[in-house]
Amino acid sequence: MSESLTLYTWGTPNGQKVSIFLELLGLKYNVKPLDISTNVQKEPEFLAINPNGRIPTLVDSSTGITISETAAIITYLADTYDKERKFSYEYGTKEYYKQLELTYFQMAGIGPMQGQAHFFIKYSKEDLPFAKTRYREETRRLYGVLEDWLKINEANGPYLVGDHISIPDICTVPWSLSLPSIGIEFEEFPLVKKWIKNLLSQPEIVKGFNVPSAPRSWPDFV
Ligand SMILES: N[C@@H](CCC(=O)N[C@@H](CS)C(=O)NCC(=O)O)C(=O)O
Repeated sequence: MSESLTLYTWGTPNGQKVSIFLELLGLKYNVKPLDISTNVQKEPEFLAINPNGRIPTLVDSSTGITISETAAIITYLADTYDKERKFSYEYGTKEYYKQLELTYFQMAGIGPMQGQAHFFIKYSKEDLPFAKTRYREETRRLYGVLEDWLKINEANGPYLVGDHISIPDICTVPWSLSLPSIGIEFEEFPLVKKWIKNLLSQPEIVKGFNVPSAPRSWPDFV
């Protein structure tokens, strides 16, 4: 426990975003696994560092910063530990604002909509066909938009912004892997498929996915 960074996490898309970024940055960090199926994230000890009671949360004892919300955590890590901007873009540049736009697109669009699709299709005790269709189709629409963004940047890609991996790629790829579990096939989005394959060819990204434990399976095209 000598590292200054501690990540409270679980093997879900939001948790994986942060461990992927930490691995890309080559940082050492302690992992505190919180099995969210046991509701440990609602216990007072965790609520004291994140009143929202959701993973992930990062504590950096070297700066005294405790931070939650994945886009905020990753932006903090980029500003603090990616000074060369290998995995992010410099403040004020055209790429910086595109990075911001597509990060918001994930955080306010794909994340919440796909999260609801997962809930109504896989976990809800009540069978609500309208909710299942609404959130699955909105998720499908959003991945159509993601496909458009990859097309727009195709000459530089396969990345969402510019000519290298950056924050929106990292925020979006963990969510994309579970599309088939809600009835959306990768074949509908050829550029998304190519983008996933390219990102998963990077060992650091695979390592980040395996925190705190290995994911169930990879798509067969990876
Ligand atoms: N907007 C938050 C979402 C975090 C979130 O929803 N985390 C989920 C796991 S992916 C969670 O902790 N769920 C447990 C719960 O809701 O109690 C972020 O980006 O960090």
